Amino acid sequence: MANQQLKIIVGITLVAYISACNTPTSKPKQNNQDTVVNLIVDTNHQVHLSQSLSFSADSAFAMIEKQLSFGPRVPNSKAHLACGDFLIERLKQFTPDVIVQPATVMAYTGESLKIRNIMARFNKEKTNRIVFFAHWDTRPFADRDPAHPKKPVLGADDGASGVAILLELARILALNPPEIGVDLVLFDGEDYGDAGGKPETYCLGSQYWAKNIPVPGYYAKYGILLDMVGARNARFCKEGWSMKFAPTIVDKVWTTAHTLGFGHYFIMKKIDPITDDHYFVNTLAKIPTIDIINHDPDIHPAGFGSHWHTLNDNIDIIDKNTLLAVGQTLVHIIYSESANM
Ligand code: 1BN
Ligand code: ZN
Repeated sequence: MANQQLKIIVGITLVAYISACNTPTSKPKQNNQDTVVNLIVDTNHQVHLSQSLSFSADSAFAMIEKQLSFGPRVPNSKAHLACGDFLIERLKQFTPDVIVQPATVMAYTGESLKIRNIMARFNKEKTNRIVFFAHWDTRPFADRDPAHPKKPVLGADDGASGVAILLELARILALNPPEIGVDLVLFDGEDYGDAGGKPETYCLGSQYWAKNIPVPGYYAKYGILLDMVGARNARFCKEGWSMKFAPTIVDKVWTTAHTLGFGHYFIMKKIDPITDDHYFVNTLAKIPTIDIINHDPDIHPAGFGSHWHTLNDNIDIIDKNTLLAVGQTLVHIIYSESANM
């Protein structure tokens, strides 16, 4: 699709979408339908009707609830095994190209962890591709919770929210094949790290994946990591490693979010680096990758929300408006990428 035509479609889609909601505000509301009928004006000024690609925050929310229903997804636990099986089956509903990468990695505690990274591929033959990441495991101890420091974290936000948004993208991608190739990667073993130790004790699944990408000659133009993307009043700032390795992608995502009316989540402010999964994708796999992560040191003393690594990271912290802001921004990113390199 020509770029000019796409811009017109995106612009009119947004106008039609906001008018349909009858709330002329910068926070578009969404009903339970996941498609919206739009007017499209093509380059010959002809008007067509079409269904737009609309991210369902309800569907993403349901996918968070489903993950939580297994309990904390701590590596080597029954809940972890069962949730991993569920995620694989769910992705197989949307693409035949699901790759499961099992590994045994060593935690800083000396424990051997059985983990699985899960990769779902759409348009696997396309050379122009982008890749999205999230982690599906949860932290074995709520070490920032003074009342329950030894209990495991449920991880509604820290883990499940990013996965849920990618599962919703999978549903949309299956219904509306994009021009480009898209990969979704669910990392395991992200949150078994040593809070007082080295950052490499975290992100064990992404480190393994980046050193052993399970697709020969794998290439992606860029990557986007989602981590803690579901909390009420989330604030996504321009994180340091993202700005070092992929500043143009940060700019593209933040500008898109502002255009769609989500500027109150995507803050135009640079923050210090956070050594999350994207650090290892950048340095080991050499895929320029950004992190969309709820972190603002001017608002919270620890940077992350007060629910971070506590028992308060449960369903009550999740807000569908935040899921919509991130999900709809990513839908626009995917469908405005042209197949041409
Ligand atoms: C992000 C969410 N991370 C863990 N849960 C990675 C991280 C670990 C970020 C330690 C900062 C410090
Ligand atoms: Zn965490």
